[in-house]
Amino acid sequence: MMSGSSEGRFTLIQGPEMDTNRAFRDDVRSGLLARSKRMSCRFLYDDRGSKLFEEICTQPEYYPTRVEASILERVAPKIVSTIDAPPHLIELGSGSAEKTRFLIEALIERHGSLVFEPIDISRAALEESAAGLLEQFPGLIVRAIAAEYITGLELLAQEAGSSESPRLVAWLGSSIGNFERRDAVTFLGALRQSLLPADRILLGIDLRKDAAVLNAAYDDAAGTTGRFIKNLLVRINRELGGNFDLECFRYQARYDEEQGAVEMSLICERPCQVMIPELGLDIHFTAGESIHMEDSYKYSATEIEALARDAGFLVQECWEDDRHYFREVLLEPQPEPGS
Ligand code: AVI
Repeated sequence: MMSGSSEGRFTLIQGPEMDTNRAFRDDVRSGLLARSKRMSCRFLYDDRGSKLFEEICTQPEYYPTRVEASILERVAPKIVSTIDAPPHLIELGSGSAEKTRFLIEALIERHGSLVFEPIDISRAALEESAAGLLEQFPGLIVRAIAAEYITGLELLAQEAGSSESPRLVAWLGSSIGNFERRDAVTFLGALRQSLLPADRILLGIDLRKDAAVLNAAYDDAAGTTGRFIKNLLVRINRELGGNFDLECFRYQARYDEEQGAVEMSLICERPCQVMIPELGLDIHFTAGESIHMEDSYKYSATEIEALARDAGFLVQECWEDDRHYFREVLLEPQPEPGS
């Protein structure tokens, strides 16, 4: 619920509803029938999964959230000073918009007012975070878009012609790290298509670092990350009538230095049979067999340059923390070759 003082400053654009149930069923079926079993990490975020992810962000070992917040707190005024005209601020996958506050504050300080357009699949998360932001910032207008990233991007593309303001698109939290490297280029390239020359992307990206730091960050002592990953089996049991015995599976996170990725898996500890009646599946797991659940890719400075270039951007400026754990990268769209 918006309070009286926020009235008229909030609108929500509902994108086409995704058939998540269908996509989930297809993904579980193909993932469990594959020679190397795997699941897609996009299904980790049901209500409980989203809460568990928030809990991960507060674990002492999981540095990315805190480090990125500290960078943004320090450099937000510098970031916003790189854009002359008052921009609209767009955020992809905004969730609670906790770190975005620093950008919002700096933009309002500089220009007096701001249009903020968060894109998130969760309508509830958008409404909740907007209520807090509108109360805190009287100069703020929120136009929330409830949609998947890609659909939200298409809605943005349709708007591109109608707005005179440049857009600053924030994609924080190193969410790009959950894409395979090639898919990250494809996704950023698609984003590039919906931008005009004066627009910028602010990309928060986790850097390659010591394996011990990464292994601890993705296998916290309190076991929160393990619960978050195992929650996908809970979801299969609840939504598809499965009978996964959680005790049979052990969570494992392992940083592969060569790939530059933390691989998160569930390892079957003893032979077991899993039935998923809604999918007509009866699957055998051997002892030691794994289900690949998620990857979190880390980037070097050279890899960031290549990612930007291959997706049609130039790195305009970067900001890091003292330990070089995390980087904010400002990307400038480059003209298409031949245009
Ligand atoms: C959302 N994403 C950037 C997180 C990450 O760090 O890769 C997801 C995560 N999975 C386990 N811990 C955090």
